Amino acid sequence: MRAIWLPAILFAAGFNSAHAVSFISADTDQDGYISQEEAKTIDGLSADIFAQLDVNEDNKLSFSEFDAYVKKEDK
Ligand SMILES: [Ca+2]
Ligand SMILES: [Ca+2]
Repeated sequence: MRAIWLPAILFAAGFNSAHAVSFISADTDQDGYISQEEAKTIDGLSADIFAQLDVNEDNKLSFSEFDAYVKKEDK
């Protein structure tokens, strides 16, 4: 059911829906985080960038960490 409730939460929080979709599609195990392994499926998200994005250093990207990256890329 996570594939359903996670987007609902993200939309409710006002996140960009296109960003949410790419985050969710990369999160193949649907734990709500992008692991380093999952990040390899995202174009341009190298290990270096991953390390920079992982501000709380738990070796996974939350949606807010990922969203900050996408917004930077948009500029
Ligand atoms: Ca995951
Ligand atoms: Ca993190």
